[in-house]
Amino acid sequence: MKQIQWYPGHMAKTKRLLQENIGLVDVIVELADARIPKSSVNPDFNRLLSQKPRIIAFNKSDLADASKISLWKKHYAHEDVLCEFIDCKTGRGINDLFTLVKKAAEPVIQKDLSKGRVFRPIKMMAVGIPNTGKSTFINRVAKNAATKTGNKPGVTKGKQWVKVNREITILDTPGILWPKFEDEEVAKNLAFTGAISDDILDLPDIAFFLLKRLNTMYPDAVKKRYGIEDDPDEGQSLLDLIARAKGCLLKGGEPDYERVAKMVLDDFRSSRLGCITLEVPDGGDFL
Ligand SMILES: Nc1nc2c(ncn2[C@@H]2O[C@H](COP(=O)(O)OP(=O)(O)OP(=O)(O)O)[C@@H](O)[C@H]2O)c(=O)[nH]1
Ligand SMILES: [Mg+2]
Repeated sequence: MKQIQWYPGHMAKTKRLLQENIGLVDVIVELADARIPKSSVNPDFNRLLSQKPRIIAFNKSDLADASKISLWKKHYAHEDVLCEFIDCKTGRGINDLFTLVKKAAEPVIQKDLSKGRVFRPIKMMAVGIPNTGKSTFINRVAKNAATKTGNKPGVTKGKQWVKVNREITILDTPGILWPKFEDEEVAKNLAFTGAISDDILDLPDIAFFLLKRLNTMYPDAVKKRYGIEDDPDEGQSLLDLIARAKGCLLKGGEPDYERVAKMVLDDFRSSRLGCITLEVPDGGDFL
């Protein structure tokens, strides 16, 4: 597989934007992805955003596997990581997330009040890797908000303050990855879920690896979806079988790998292959 490297100029700009604004906010909420609860947490934030309390909101739980979410909840509780699993489709978990936000901001707000300052809303910064639903989250919680959202990474280009209510104001920021993926499995996970732009990826390659992973972790999901009973013969892949089963073929009868890859990725990303989480805590990752 081609090595995925992804750190365009606008991400360096976003890094500066986060650094410039951290002094202005009380709490940071990192929006991550419940389908990849390890790979979607930006390791750079430990250093970059260490001055303020940080809470991780694992979004898109509606697309994730509930039994694996339970494992991750236990894991992060054990590690004392402040986090909540949420989804912006139904709003599940969002109230609990705001309870954590208020608790984290309480000491600063109280200190201000004790100095005789007038009451002010908590200022929260939404950060995270691209496409995790930062802007969707803001639109969901703020009635009059209209931040731009989209089904691809890199939609938000600059910062935007949004008032939620008299208690909370949120700063929307563009998605940011880190300069180098140390672990190729992390890069693949980010490609599967759409955090890295499809435009720079070899999609048949990505779909091939996704199917390989799914075949180990969720063996029935793929075969059931595409009506496949047999395993691939030697020299074939599941992608070939799916292309044939779904008629994704070129004129000569060869598989149309681009088309079938797009279909598989799209099916995974919109949970037509089921509710899936691709990582489990400690040791059992990438089974
Ligand atoms: N199923 C599901 N989809 C979601 C959820 N939250 C966001 N989305 C979808 O995810 C896609 C990305 O949402 P955005 O809000 O644009 O993501 P973002 O983090 O602001 O992305 P950038 O600004 O590009 O970094 C959109 O297609 C949303 O509809 C969720 O909880 N569940
Ligand atoms: Mg956005």
